[in-house]
Amino acid sequence: MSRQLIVDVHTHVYPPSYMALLRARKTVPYIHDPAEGADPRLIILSSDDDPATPPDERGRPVDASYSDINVKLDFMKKHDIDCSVISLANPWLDFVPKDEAQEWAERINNDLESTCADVNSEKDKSLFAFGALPLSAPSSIVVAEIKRLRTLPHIRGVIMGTSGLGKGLDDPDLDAIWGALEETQLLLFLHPHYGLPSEAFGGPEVIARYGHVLPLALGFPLETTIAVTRMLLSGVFDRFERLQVLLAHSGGTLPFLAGRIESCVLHERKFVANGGDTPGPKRGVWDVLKTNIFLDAVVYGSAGLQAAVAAGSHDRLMFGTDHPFFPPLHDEDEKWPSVTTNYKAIDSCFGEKDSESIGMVLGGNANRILKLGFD
Ligand code: 5CU
Repeated sequence: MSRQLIVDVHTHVYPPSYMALLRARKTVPYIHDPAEGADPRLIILSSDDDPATPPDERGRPVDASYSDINVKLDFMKKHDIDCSVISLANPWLDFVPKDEAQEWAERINNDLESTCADVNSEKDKSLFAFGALPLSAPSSIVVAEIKRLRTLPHIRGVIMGTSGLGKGLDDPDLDAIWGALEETQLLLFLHPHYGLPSEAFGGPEVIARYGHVLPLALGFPLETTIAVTRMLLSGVFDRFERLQVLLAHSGGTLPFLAGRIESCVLHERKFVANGGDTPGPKRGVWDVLKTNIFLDAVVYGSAGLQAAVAAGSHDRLMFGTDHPFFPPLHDEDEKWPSVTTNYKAIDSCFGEKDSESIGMVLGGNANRILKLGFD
């Protein structure tokens, strides 16, 4: 029997052009190069930029795994991954000045496209990409980039954070962008970056006490949940019924909270806005989960995956690794526990008898949904 196809839909890069962009900056996000040739440091969150911490120790090291595609290819080989759909890592182009955003988006997206073309000329269908959007530019420029991305042979969607044009994802000014995504049928990969305000966790001292655990384990998933719930509440899925969205980290907490969201909406059919009487969304969250939303399987446990399958469906769930985040802590040569945990969670969610569902989550769904072209 031939081995199952494995496709990684959640795997990030910082192309060399993006590293140069970050290196030229002195405010978050930026890259600091320590003396003595140590790995560069990426200062990505404002909480990383504590003046009390020496610059050489701020943020996190960014080794070659972030920008050298050969390191990603080695990682794929080590974990039996046949194909990766790479995306720019956070915070994408959110911080780029308005008048530079278009140029940077084109440069980075062209880099992603040519990296995929080069790699695939050696081994066909190994690499595809989600493009980045120039979201600080006017929406007409974002729309033009979406239409251009549609013409690039290896681009299968776009990655976006939760701030949209700066006012969140229920901003009516985003309608032109939702419309362009719907028209081109490019998948929107919605990914967190900003987390929750530090007060939600007890303040900066509490966050510092536990490192990145609270912002990453809880802030990220709740950020995603809030963002997609705002889309739902503002009727984005009523107006753009064919919009296709892939939610990072198995939808944050959306599968678990969907019933509660639905119940609260039903009890609040009309929202009092600006002293007026705004109707709630026409479509329910369960319907949206089964028609507009796809989830990755990056949740590190079968309980989370079971919620994702129950809320969506086994044919809307796709394997991911989150590479190069969460590398092994001790032995660089071992398989990454962050990846093997996700493989095990998929196996135990479906059980060994359901190899068909396992195969779909590992690669079959991504092949179908992203039209990757595997037989
Ligand atoms: O968990 C994750 O996805 C990430 C990510 O994408 N970026 C990051 O800075 N930390 C964790």
